[in-house]
Amino acid sequence: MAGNPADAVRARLERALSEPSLPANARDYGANLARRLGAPVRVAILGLPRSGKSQLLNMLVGRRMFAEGSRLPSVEITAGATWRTTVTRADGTTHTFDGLVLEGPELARARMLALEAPLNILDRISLLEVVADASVESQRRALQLGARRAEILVWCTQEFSEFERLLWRSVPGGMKDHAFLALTKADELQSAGVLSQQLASLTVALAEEFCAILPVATLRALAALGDGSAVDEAAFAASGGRALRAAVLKHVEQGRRADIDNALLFLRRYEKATGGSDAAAAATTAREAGRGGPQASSGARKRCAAVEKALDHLRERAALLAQLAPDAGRDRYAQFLSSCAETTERLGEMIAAPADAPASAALQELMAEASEMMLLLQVEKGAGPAADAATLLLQVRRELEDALEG
Ligand SMILES: Nc1nc2c(ncn2[C@@H]2O[C@H](COP(=O)(O)OP(=O)(O)O)[C@@H](O)[C@H]2O)c(=O)[nH]1
Ligand SMILES: [Mg+2]
Repeated sequence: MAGNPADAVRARLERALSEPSLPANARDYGANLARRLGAPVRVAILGLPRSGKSQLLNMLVGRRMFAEGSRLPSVEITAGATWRTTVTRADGTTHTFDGLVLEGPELARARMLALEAPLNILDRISLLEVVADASVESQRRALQLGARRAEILVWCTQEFSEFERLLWRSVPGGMKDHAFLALTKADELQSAGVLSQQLASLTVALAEEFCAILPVATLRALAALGDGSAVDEAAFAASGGRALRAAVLKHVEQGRRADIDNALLFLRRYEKATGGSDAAAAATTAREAGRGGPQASSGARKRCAAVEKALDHLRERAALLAQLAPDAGRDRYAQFLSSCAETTERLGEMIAAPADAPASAALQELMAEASEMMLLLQVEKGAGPAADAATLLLQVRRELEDALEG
């Protein structure tokens, strides 16, 4: 995939990381960014037993790996040069086999399966089906695992019952922006005559809980995909499979763009800073952040005083934050994270200020979510969350600029 922007930025990052003058902590931070840019985005598939997770996983990778009705433990699937299956047993031992091994004595007491497969889509995403029984505790644990191990969640259900609503409350707010609801077995809902009603009411009720709700007749989608040699595109689209896959992949691309922003922030500081003094680098960053792209020049823009002020504030803070982030030692990550949280909080207040024309409800909502996410990142601490916090601020900035552009 030479020539894609993530690879280009990663190459620049690697170069910056090889500079001997790069401070040790900046190296940790930058290495973490490079890893993120190099790795596929992790997608977790969750839901109650028999909700259609395994078949959906089949559909997303475009292969019938799991037979209908197969009962397997949690499965992770990542890119590999050849098919391999690693079984983790109940006693913690792991055993790797060539090929796809989904039945037989090899699976005795299997607690988890890790598949490697030479499938193109796995360059972009890896998948994890989290299997748990139907109890609240098991499902909560499954959700926690999913939120920890993946950047995107897909919840499979036919109804999203009260029970599921309750479970879903344990998902961190920030994660809900990266969650999809797959209304599985849509063919069954359709023949019961409840599909459109179900879809409409869930879409209204769950607008805040998922970034999209998508019906999918998974088995039909799989039939349309066939063995991959002659896809029935019309049938694939009609099954909802295409829209679901496209929505997930689009989200992956957006996340990738945010990671690139994040890496560019790091490079702005370090490509120029290596060899120069910290003060010089800080000045450079401050100038960059203060320069403020299109918002300074475009005249034909809807005025929104609150948003403009917020952007000014963000630009000011960005300079300080960029200076703080890459140098951060363990302790200073905490400081960086609390500064990010504080900034986000302040921005939220500013755009809601009743004295000026306050920003739209949607923007206020978004800021509230960003604040919530920042708090979570603060609790997590460390280089990864610091990187996420910086990305989040850049996304906030983008949203504010978009709001100004109307
Ligand atoms: N009619 C219909 N049945 C489905 C669909 N998707 C899954 N199923 C069936 O529902 C059952 C459970 O599916 P599975 O993917 O194994 O669920 P999991 O336990 O959540 O992994 C299996 O018997 C599937 O064949 C679908 O789109 N339509
Ligand atoms: Mg399953």
